[in-house]
Amino acid sequence: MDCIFCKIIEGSIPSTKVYESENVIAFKDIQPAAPVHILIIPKKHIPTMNDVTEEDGPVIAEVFAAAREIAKQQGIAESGYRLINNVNSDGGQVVYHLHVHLVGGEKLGSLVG
Ligand code: IU
Repeated sequence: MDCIFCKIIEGSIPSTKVYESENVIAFKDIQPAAPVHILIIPKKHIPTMNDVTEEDGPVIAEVFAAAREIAKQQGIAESGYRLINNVNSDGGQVVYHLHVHLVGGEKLGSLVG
């Protein structure tokens, strides 16, 4: 499979991992957009949010549970953070393996809200 995140999961491409469970891993983004910028991904290769099925429900829940835990671990749970999922080209998706960006560690500019 020619997927860079699958290679990170299998360990053939190095990453700075901050979390790993049976179904989910999280690692530091190589081009951080904020002081804390971590990517949380299911180990299952799901290309985009559009490809998530009913049966993926539990692993998506695990991705969000991992985000909560990592935000605490990074010391930004109380100050606040943002979770972002880019979908396809207008959404700015570059890597086609589902991932949630956890960004924080500073006051973030607002796109919505
Ligand atoms: P996007 O949502 O698909 O646009 O985000 C992809 C992210 O993956 C982006 O922030 C990259 O900096 C990041 N990334 C990475 O951390 N390690 C890599 O080897 C590659 C991309 I390629």
